[in-house]
Amino acid sequence: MAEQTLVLIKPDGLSKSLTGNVLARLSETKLEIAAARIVQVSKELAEQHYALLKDKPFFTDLIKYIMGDYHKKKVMALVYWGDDALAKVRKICGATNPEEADPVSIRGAYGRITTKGVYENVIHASTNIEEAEREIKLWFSPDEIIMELYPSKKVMVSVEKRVWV
Ligand code: IDP
Ligand code: MG
Repeated sequence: MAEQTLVLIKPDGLSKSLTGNVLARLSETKLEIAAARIVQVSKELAEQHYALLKDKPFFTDLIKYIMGDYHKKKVMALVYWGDDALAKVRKICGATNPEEADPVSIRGAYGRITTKGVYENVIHASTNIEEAEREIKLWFSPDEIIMELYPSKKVMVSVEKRVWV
C-alpha cells in the first residue's frame, strides 16, 4: 500500500555534513520524495512535534536538541511516499538508541549518545500512519507537497509576506 512518512534530518546530521549520506541511504528504498524544506525549528514546533513525549525525563533536552541548541539551528524535513514507506524508512533508520541500532542502519552508523544522555540519532521517521499524518501536516502546508496526500481546501487570506526587493 502506498503511504507517506515524515523524515527529519536532525541538527546533528546537518552539522556533521551527513545530509548527502543520509539521503543516499534513503534512496535505497526507491521511495519518492514528495516534499523537502530546510527549517529553523521554533520551540512551539518542537514541542508540538514531540508532544507525546512531554512527560519523559529527557523531554527538555530533546526539545533543545531538535531546535539545534547543540548544533546548527536547522533541520531538513522531507516527505517520502511509496509502497510500505513507513516500514522501509524505519528499517533503514535503525533503533531509537544509536548504541543498540544495527550498525549498518543510519542511526547505528552515525548516531551517538552524549555524555548528558541525549540520543543524537541523526534522523526522525514517523512510526505509523496516524503519526505520519499529524507530523506531515505540522511540518508542511498543502502547497509545499507535490501530491494531494490529504484533503485540502482553498481559502482567501490576507497575510504579510516577504518578497524580493
Ligand atoms: P523514535 O525517534 O525512534 O520514534 P521516540 O521514542 O519517538 O523514538 O523518541 C523520539 C526521540 O527522543 C528519539 O529519536 C531520541 O532522539 C529521543 N529519545 C528517545 N528515547 C530516549 C531516551 O531514553 N533517552 C534520551 N533520548 C531519547
Ligand atoms: Mg517516534
